[in-house]
Amino acid sequence: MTRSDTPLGVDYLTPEQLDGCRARGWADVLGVAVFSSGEVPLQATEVPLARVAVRPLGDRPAVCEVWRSAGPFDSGTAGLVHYRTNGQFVFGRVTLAEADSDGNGFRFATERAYAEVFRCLETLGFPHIIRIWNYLPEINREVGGLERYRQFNEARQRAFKAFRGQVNGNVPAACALGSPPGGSLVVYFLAGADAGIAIESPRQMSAYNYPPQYGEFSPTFARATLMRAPAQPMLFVSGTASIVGHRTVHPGDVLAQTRETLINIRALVAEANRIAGGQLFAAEQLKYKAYLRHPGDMRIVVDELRRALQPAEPVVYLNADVCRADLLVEIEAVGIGGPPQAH
Ligand code: 3EB
Repeated sequence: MTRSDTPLGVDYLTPEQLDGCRARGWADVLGVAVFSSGEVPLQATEVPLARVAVRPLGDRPAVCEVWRSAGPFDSGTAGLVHYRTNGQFVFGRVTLAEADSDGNGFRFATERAYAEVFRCLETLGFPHIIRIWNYLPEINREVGGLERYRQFNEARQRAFKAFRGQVNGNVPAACALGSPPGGSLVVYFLAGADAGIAIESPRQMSAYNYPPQYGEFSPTFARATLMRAPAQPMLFVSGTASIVGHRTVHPGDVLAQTRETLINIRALVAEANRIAGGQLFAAEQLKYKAYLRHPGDMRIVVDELRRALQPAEPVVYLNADVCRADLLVEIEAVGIGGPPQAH
């Protein structure tokens, strides 16, 4: 197995199943994100663990997103980042409370968190962020005349400029969701020794080109990252919502938003297959996380995903605010492809 064929996978487990991973000495675990609105009692571990105060919907009190790869691993901290790596992939997380001061606290926290991520990757010698997850307390609240998501975008851009000299084109896949008041900014990421390919959508304007009506500073992310390791191509689909071009479509209509989001995801999968030069990915085979602004919309979204997508794996549903106040649903996905098929 060459280094670039080191496998990577993700599973959505219960806390009890996570205890099983612990019992096996975390032998194949790269990193974990735990989604729960309550206190999940978890023992300290060398495995980086991102605790996200976002509530699973349905009957699961906590969802553990477990990233797996092949050991041996090296774990540690670099500045504020807890990381674990096997030489091919790094999982890292940073959790930062914002200084309550003059309304700039959230910008400072964001810029600091990103600076810590970039410095950690410099220290470890991993240049390429594949995917980054952002959970922002009170994402839609306006402070000092500016929505916190827009403050986040400003600070994230500054950090990308300072450390990468670039805020468009080759940027990671991402998502940005809200979390409850009083919590911390939580950022976790996957980085790789090999560069991925940033994929943009044929139906959506690249977010880094959004016009100023969505904020003076555009979001810094790609619609997806394609990893082309021959044995195991992977696709990381960013948080995807009911946006066509740069506009929100179907405000107030969660069913229509869900349909539009699925059309966007299918278009992105087709684009990734086109760029990969084969039918590596199928929308039905991806693993999905769906974020709903209103828990009461769950039934509608579940039924529509069953009807229009029939996903092979169960979808994880989470209750979170989405970055535009008129968006009711956002869906992200990971795909692990098979070897290329001829057209
Ligand atoms: C959008 O397409 C919806 O700011 O990192 C999706 C994915 C969204 C990532 C981010 C925001 C982000 O603009 C919101």
